[in-house]
Amino acid sequence: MHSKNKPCTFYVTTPIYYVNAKPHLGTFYTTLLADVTARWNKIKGCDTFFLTGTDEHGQKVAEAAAVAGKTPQAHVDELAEIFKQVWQRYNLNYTRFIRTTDNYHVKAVQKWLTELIAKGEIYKSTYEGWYCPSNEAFLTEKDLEFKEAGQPPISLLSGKPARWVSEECYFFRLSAYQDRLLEFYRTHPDFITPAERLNEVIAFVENGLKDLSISRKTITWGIPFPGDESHVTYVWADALANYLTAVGFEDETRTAEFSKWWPADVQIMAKDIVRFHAIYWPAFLMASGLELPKRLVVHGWIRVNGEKMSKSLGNVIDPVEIADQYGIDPIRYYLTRYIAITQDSSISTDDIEQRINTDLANDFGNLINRTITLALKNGLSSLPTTVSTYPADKELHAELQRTLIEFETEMNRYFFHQAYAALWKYVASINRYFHAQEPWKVIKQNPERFNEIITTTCQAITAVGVLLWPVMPQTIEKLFKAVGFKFVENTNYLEMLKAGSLETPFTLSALEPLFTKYDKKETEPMTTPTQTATDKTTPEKTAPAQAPTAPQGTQGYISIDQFAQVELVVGTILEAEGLPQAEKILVMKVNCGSYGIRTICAGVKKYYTPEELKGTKTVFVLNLQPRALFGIVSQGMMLTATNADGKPTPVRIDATVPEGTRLK
Ligand code: ME8
Repeated sequence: MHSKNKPCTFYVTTPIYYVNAKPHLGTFYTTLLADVTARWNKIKGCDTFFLTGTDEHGQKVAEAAAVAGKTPQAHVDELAEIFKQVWQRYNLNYTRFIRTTDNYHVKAVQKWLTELIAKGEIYKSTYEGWYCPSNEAFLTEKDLEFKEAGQPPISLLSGKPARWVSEECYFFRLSAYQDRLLEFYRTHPDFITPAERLNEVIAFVENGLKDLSISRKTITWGIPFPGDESHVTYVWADALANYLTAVGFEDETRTAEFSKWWPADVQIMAKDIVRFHAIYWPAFLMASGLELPKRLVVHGWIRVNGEKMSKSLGNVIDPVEIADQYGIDPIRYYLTRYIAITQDSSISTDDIEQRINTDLANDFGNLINRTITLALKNGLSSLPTTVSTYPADKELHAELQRTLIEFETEMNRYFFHQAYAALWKYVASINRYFHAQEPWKVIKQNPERFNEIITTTCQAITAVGVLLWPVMPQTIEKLFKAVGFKFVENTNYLEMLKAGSLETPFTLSALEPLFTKYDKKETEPMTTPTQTATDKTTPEKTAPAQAPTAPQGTQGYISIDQFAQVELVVGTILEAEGLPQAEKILVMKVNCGSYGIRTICAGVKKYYTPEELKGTKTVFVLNLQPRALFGIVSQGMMLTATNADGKPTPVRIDATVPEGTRLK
C-alpha cells in the first residue's frame, strides 16, 4: 500500500475530457471548481497538485476525427491545444495537463494491466451486449429503453441509440469486488458529496455487478492491450488510470512523486460519470492494492433551455464567448457563487449581468474605490498594522471571525456557493460599517479616528480579497497591489486571519474600477437564452444609505440577493412518524428531487396523523443550519401558515410541479 506522509499536500483532479469537440461551459465549470479548490488549499498553505487533461482514445474520438476528415492523432493534437488555451485564458492554473496519448501514460497503463493479468484479475472471454458509444459504456438492461420494434434500444445514459457488440474481450473480475465495495461505502459515508449520490451507487452495486470488459477488438484507436495487440484497451480503463500515471504511477524514476500525491484528496466531476468513478475505479484500485481517493465531488448539470448542455445535443455555451463579453473573473465568480453543486442550474445573461452589477460593481467594487479614493484625497496612504479596538471596529473584526468559521466549513464540504454567500454577508457588513462611521465627516473633526476607520475597512477588504482570490485571482491581485499587500501563494493566510491579522502595513495607491457595470440595453442577449434564476424585473440593488423606507407592516427591505440565499424547494412527504419521547414532533422522509431524500422534523404532531401527511406536496427550506431534535438531525423546515383555528397548514403546490423545483 502506498500512503501519504506529508502533512499538507492536496491533490485535486477533474475528469479528462473527450476531444470530440471544443471545451464548453460544462467542462469549464468542473475545471473551474478544481482550480478554486486548488487555490483554496494554497491559501491554507498547502502544496497542491491540480490535474486535468484530455481523454483521447476510443470510438467516440475516432469517429469525431473521421467526421473532421483528420487522422485521430492530428485531430487530438489540435483539440488538446484548444483545451489548454481556454483553460489558460481563464487562469485555470493546472499543475499537469495529461493526454492519454502521452507516451508515459501509455507505457504505465500497459505495465499496470500486465500486473493485473499476472494477478489473475483479468481473463479472456466473449462479450455480447449493448454498448453506448456516446458514453463509451457497456450497458445493463436497466440502462436501455426499447422504443420501436426493429430499432436499436436507446441508451438511457446518453439518450442515443445503443449498438450491439459481440466480440472477444478481456474481462476484469469486477463481480469479485461487490462485497468489498459495499463494505467500503458503509465505512466511508463521506466518500461522495453530496451524500445522496452515494445511495444511488450503493443501489446499483447491490443489484449485482458483472465482470467488466476492458478491451475492444473492433476498434484500433487505443492503447494496444499488453500481450495481445489484436485488442486495444477499453477507453475507461485507460482513462481512469490517468489519475495515477499523471503523478508517476508505474514509473520507477517517479516513486517519491507518486507517494507524495496519491491518494487524491478530491476528484471532481458531474453526475454522468459517477458509476465509473465510484464503482469501477475503486475496484481497479483495490485489485492493484492502491488506496482509494478520499472523496468524489459530484455536481449537477449546467442546463440550457431545460436540457443538459452537451456537445452531442449541440446546445453548448462557449466559455470564450462569454469571457469576451463579461471578462474572466466575473464569469468565474458567477459560476462559483450562483451554481449549487447539489442541483442542475440554468444560467442566463440577464442573471450574469445583474450579479456583476450588484455583487461585484456595487457591493465590492464601489467599497474598494470609495475607501481608497477617500483616503488618498485626504493625504492618507500609509496605514499601520494595528488592529483597532474601537467598539464598531471590534465588532467588524469579530464578524470576520464568525464568517471565517462558516466559510471554511462550506468550502471544506465543497458547497462553494454557500461559502461565497457567507462572504458576501460580510461584504454587506463592511458596507454598513463604512456608511455608519461616515469617515467623510469624521475627517474634519478627528483625523486620528478617520485613519482608524480607513485602516479597519482596508483590513476587512483585504481579508475578503484573500478569501476571494481562489475565485478571482486576477482582480484580487490588482486589489492587493492597490493596498500594497504582498500576496505569496502557499502561505497559510487562513490561520493568520483566524489569529486576527494579516500583519500587513498598507500603502495605498490609486486603482481603476475593478468591474464594469452592464446596462441591459447595451448587451446582446446570449444565443442560447435560458430561464433566469431571478426575477428580471427586479430593480438594481441600491446602497443601504439610499434604500427607500420599507413598506408598511414589513420588517424592512431585503435585497433580491438575500432572498436568493434561502433555498425554498418543492418536496413530497413520503412517510412520517412520531417519536414516543416528543410531544409535538413528527419526523418525515421527504423526496426533494435532485436534493435527495431529506429527514425533516416538523412540530405538527398535535394536528396531523402521519397518514394524513403522507403524499403532501409542499415547500421546504433546505439550507437552514441542520438542527438535532431528540437525536434526529432535521435537514430542512416545512413551510406552514397557521389558520384561524391555530392549525399549521402546509403551503399548497400544484401537482404538476416536480419535486426539487426551487421557488423564486
Ligand atoms: O466523460 N454541466 O468526458 P466528457 C456540467 N472522458 N458539467 C458538464 C456538463 C454540463 N452540462 N457537460 C459536461 C468523459 N460536463 C470522460 C471522462 S475521466 C477518467 C473520463 C463536465 O468530455 C462534467 O465534469 O464527456 C462531466 O462529468 C464531464 O464534463 C464529462 O466530460
